[in-house]
Amino acid sequence: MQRHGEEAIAAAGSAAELEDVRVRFLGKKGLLTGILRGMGALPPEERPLAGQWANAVRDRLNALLAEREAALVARETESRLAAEALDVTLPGRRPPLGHRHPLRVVWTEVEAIFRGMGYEVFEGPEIEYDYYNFETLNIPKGHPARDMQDSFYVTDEILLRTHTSPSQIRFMRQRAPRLPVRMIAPGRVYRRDDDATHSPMFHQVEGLLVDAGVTFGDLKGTLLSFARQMYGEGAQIRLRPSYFPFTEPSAEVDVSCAICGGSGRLVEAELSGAPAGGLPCRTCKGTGWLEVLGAGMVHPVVLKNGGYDPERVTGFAFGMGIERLAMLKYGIDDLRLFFQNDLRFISQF
Ligand code: 2U9
Repeated sequence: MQRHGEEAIAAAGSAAELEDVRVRFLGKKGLLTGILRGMGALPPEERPLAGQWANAVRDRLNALLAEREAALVARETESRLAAEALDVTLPGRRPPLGHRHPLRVVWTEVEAIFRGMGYEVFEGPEIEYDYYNFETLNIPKGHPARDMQDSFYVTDEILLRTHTSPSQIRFMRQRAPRLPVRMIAPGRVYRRDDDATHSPMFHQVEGLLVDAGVTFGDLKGTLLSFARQMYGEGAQIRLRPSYFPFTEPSAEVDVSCAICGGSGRLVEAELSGAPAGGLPCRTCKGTGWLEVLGAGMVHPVVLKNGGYDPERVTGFAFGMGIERLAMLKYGIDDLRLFFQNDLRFISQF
């Protein structure tokens, strides 16, 4: 009996198994209890000896149970501590941190420069009436830009705006006849184009200033100031004659290349054995100039459509593509990369 109990206690592998052993031997219906109950059947002279024996067995088993329980608890605590161990000296795991998209970085930069020159920022709708997108901007019926092949039409009268200029007409109509109008319209625009330098959706910032006595000289000064804030104090601009239906006269505006300093040559290439005089700059293709802006004096018809009297006020306007600014800033040669959301590309900026 005692030997069976001792063996069962030694074999118990957990607190639960040990409790089973205690119940089996010492519980109310246990073996030892059964023996004690059966003692009434013994002759009276044998009972004290049997009682002593039963008590000794009970005490012995209780002692062993307590000892085994302490050992099991210690073992279980130890293995739990080992499993739950924390190395507080390990460096923390840094959560991956996102950042702004390169196009948003450039967008915000352009906005900040013009806010600094007193311009308001206005964003109109991306789904626009043909009337605001073309008609008011002096783009007549039959103009190639109005061709179904060049624009995304929703109905005959409604399309995805092809430039942010309709927002500027909307702004003028809200503001007229108050002066000055000094605003930029950044946002998404849509054209049926898709290759390495054209995306069906791209971003523009267009600017507009209307007041009494505004001149082409004001336009040049404003764009030179913008170019120097954007590309550095050494930046120069040059204007080439151009044509837009909504400005007259109109110009393409080039900014001196910030990569080669306007020289068209990359002279540091000489250090690695390149020909004397360096290699042609890839960014400006050796010309020293980057085409980044279109601009001009607001056409009298457009001023009138905006609610202003072209006999009393004049204005200038300009436009630029944000993708193009970002490509030149970061030296990117394929604009589709901006829209593929490949983290290997997008996390570099
Ligand atoms: C109003 C009147 C005139 C906005 C202008 C340009 C010249 C221009 C292009 C640059 C590259 C668009 O992103 S691009 O393809 N824009 O060259 N935009 S003048 O003229 C306006 C706008 C609004 C009421």
